[in-house]
Amino acid sequence: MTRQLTSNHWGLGLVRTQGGRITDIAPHPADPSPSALNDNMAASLGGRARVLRPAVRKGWLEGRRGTRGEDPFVELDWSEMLDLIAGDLTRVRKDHGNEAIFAGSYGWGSAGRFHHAQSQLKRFLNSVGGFVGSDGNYSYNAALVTMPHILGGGFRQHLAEATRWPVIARHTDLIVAFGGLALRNMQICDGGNAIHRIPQALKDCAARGVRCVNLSPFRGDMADDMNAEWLAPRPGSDVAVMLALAHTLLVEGLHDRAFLDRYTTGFDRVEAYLTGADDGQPKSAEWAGAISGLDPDRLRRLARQMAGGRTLITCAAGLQRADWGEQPLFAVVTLAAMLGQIGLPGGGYTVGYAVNGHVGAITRPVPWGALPQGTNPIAEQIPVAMIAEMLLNPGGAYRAEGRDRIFPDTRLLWWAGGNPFHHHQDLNRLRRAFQYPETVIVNEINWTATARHADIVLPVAAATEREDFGAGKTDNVLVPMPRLVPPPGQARTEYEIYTDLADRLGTRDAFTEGLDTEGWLRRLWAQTQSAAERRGLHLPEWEEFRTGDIVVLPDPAPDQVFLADYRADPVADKRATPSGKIELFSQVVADCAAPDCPGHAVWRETRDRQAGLAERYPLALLSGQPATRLHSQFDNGDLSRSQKVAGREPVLIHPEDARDRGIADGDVVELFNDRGRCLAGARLTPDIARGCVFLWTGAWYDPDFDAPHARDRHGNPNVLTHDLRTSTFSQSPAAHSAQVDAARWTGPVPPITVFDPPIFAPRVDGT
Ligand SMILES: Nc1nc2c(c(=O)[nH]1)N[C@H]1C(S)=C(S)[C@@H](COP(=O)(O)OP(=O)(O)OC[C@H]3O[C@@H](n4cnc5c(=O)[nH]c(N)nc54)[C@H](O)[C@@H]3O)O[C@H]1N2
Ligand SMILES: Nc1nc2c(c(=O)[nH]1)N[C@H]1C(S)=C(S)[C@@H](COP(=O)(O)OP(=O)(O)OC[C@H]3O[C@@H](n4cnc5c(=O)[nH]c(N)nc54)[C@H](O)[C@@H]3O)O[C@H]1N2
Ligand SMILES: [Mo]
Repeated sequence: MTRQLTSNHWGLGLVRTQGGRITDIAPHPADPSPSALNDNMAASLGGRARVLRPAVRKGWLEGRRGTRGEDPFVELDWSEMLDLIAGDLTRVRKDHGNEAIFAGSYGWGSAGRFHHAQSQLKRFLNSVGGFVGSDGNYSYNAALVTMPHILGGGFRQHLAEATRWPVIARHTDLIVAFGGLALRNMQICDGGNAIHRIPQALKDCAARGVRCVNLSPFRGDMADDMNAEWLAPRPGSDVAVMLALAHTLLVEGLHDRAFLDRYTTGFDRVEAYLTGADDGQPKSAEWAGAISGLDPDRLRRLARQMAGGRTLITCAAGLQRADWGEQPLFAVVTLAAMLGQIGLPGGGYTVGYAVNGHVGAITRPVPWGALPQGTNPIAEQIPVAMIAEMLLNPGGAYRAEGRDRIFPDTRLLWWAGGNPFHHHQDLNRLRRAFQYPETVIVNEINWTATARHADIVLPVAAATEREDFGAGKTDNVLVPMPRLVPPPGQARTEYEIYTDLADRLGTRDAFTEGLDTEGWLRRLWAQTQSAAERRGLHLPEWEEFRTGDIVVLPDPAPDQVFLADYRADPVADKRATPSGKIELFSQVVADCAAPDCPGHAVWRETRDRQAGLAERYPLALLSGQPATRLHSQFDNGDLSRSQKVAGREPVLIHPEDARDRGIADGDVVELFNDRGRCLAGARLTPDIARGCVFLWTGAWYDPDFDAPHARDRHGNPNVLTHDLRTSTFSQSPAAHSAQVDAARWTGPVPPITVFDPPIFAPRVDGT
C-alpha cells in the first residue's frame, strides 16, 4: 500500500493506513534528520483516550452543579449538543455581552493552514460579536514585550533575522550558550518543520573548530557533537554571571567604548550598577561566583576569551521563562554590546536559537494564505499567562506594561487547540480558577486534563483526518495534507461544527462566505500562489499540488547576519527605539514604574529563594520541553510512553542528591512543595547539576482528588510551579523558577487514569 504525506509541527510523515487507521509513519527522504515524534501518533489517535462523542458534564447539565474536573460526563448527539451551545452563547451574549466570552484559547493545535483550531474558533466568535482574547505566548513573552524597548522592532522579527548557522560555522571562534542549544527543541516549528537542518549545522560548527561553553544546569542542553565545556550555574543566577563577565570586561578595559558610543545608549547607567557606584556592590566575578556556584577565576578567563576572538552569545528562551525573565534579555544585549561584535558575521548575540528549528536555519520566503479571522469588536486582551488571575478576579485591577487595567468578567470560556492544564503554572490554582465561569467549552482530540475540566467537550478531527495543506510559519516548504483516514466515532472538523452553530445563530454566511472546506482550500492556495508569483516563484495548480509531493522554495537569505545593516549604517538603519539606538537602559521601561523591572539589567534572587523556601525545598525545578513529544501532545503515544519510568514522567536527579534521599534509579518518587505534589520516575544522571531536578513538561495531569494537594499521579511539573509571572512589567510566564524537594515513594503506586476515558454517566432522565 502506498504511503501518503502529512505534516506536523515536528516534520513530515509518510503515512501508511489500513482499515481506516494509521499503522505506521516513515520519514520523508528530503529530511536529513527526521524527528522521531511521529511515532506517537498512531497509538494516540486510535487510543483509549480519544474523544469520540460530544459530552457534557453531568453536574452542568443538571443545573450547573458539581465540580469541574471531578464530575462524570454524559454523551449527547451532535444536534442536541449544538442546540445547547447555541442557547448558552445567546444567553451569555444577551445577559452579559460578548466581553463575557473568553476565547484567547492559547495553544499549538496542529499543523495545517485552514483547519487551524484557534483561527477557526476566533473567526466563528467574531461572526457573532467577538470575544476577549489573550496577547503573547508562553514561549518568549518577556522577550515579545521587552525586546522592542531594548533593540526596537518586534522580537519575532529578531528571530527571523538571526545569524545563519553556516555563517557561524565559518566565522565564530567561541559560542557562549546560556541555557545551551538543546537539539531536542530544534525539532519543532510552529506549523511545520519539513527539513531539519540544525543537527548537521552543529556538526559543521564542531568540524570547523568552533569552541563552545554550555552554561546550563543540564549537560544535555548541548549536542554531544559540539564537545562543549560544561559550566552549570545555579538556576536563576545567569544574569549575575552575565553581569560579572561584563564587569571583568569593564575593569580590564576589554569593552568596546567606540561601539557602545556609536550604537547604544544608557551604558553610563549600566556602568554605575556594574561598579557598584549606585548600590555599593561591584558585580565582580567573586560576587557572581557566590551566587552561581561557578569559579570566579573561570568567569574572568571566560570574559577574556570572549573579548579575544569572534564570540557569539546565545540565550535560551527558557531563561526568560523564569522569575525576572526580562533581565537576561537586558543583560545579554549589554554583554554583547560591550564586546562590540553585534552585526559582525558570527558575533553578537541571539536570544532563542532553540525555540524552534528555523531560527538561524531558514525564513519564510512567501506569506502563506491564511483563514481570515474577521474583526473582533471587543478590543480587550489579557496578557496570556494571566488566565487564572483573570478568572479568579472578575472585574479586578491589574498592571501590565505600566498601565492599570481591569479584568473582564468571564462567564463563558472556550478553548480549542491548547491545553492550559499542561501549559499554565500552579495547576491547583488553575483548577480553582476554572470553577468560576458559568460554562467551559473545550474542543479536543483526546481527553486531556483540560477537556476533563470542561462542561462541554466537542470531539474534533485530527490533522490526518481532514484535508489541508501545511506550511510552517517560518518554513520554506509547502506540504499537501490529504485526508488519510476518517475521523473516529462522531468526531468532526471544527469548520463543520462552527458552520452548523453559525446556522443556528443566523450567521452562516458571515462565517462561511458561502464556501465549504474545498472552497476555502482553493482560496487559500490561490492566495499563496499569487503571493509567490509576486516574488517570481511559480507554484503548481491546486489539483496538481494536492496529489503531489512537497514543494521546496528557495532560502531568501542564506548568509544573513543579525543586525549587519544597523552596524553598517546606524543612521539610515536606525533602530525603532526612542533614541534610534540599542537601549541598554530604557527610560520607557523605567517609567512604567514597575519596581520589579527597572530599565537596565539587574540581578535579583528568585522569589522562592527570597521567601526562604530553598531551606525547606532545596532542589531547583527545571521543567523544559520534552524530547519525546511536543508539549502534551500524544503523551499516550508509543515514543512518549516508552520513556516513562514505572509509568511516570522521568525526573532527572543527580546521583548524590538521590543518595541523600535514598532514591535509586527507576524508583517512583514524590516531588513536592507548598503549592502541590506529584509522582515521577527517578532517572539518576550526573548530567544534571547537583541541587537541581529536571522534570519534562507535558505529562497529562492526573490529579488524585482524595490525596493531599490533589497529588498528580503522573508527573506534571506545573503542579509545583508558581503563577507569579516574570514581573508586573511584562506579566510573562515564569515556569522555570520553583523550589521543590523529592522523596522516595513508599506507598502503593497508583495506576495512571488519564490515559483512559473519563467516567460516563447515564442521563438524569435515563436516556
Ligand atoms: N512548567 C513549564 N510549563 C510550560 C513550559 C515550560 O517550559 N515549563 N513551556 C511553555 C511553552 S513554551 C508552551 S508553547 C506551552 C505549550 O502549551 P500548549 O500549546 O497548550 O500545549 P500542547 O500540548 O501543544 O496543546 C495543544 C492541544 O491542542 C490539541 N489539538 C491538536 N490539534 C488540534 C485541533 O486541530 N483542534 C483542537 N481543538 N485541538 C487540537 C492537542 O490534543 C493538545 O491537547 O507550554 C508552556 N508550559
Ligand atoms: N521536542 C520538543 N521540542 C520543542 C518543544 C517540545 O515540546 N518538544 N517545544 C517548543 C517550544 S513551544 C518552545 S517555546 C521551545 C522552547 O525552547 P527553550 O526555551 O530553549 O527550551 P526550554 O526547554 O524551556 O529551556 C532550555 C533549557 O534551559 C535550561 N534552563 C532552565 N532554567 C535555566 C536557568 O536558570 N539557567 C540556565 N543557564 N539554564 C536554564 C533548561 O535546562 C532547559 O533545558 O522548544 C520548542 N521545541
Ligand atoms: Mo513555546
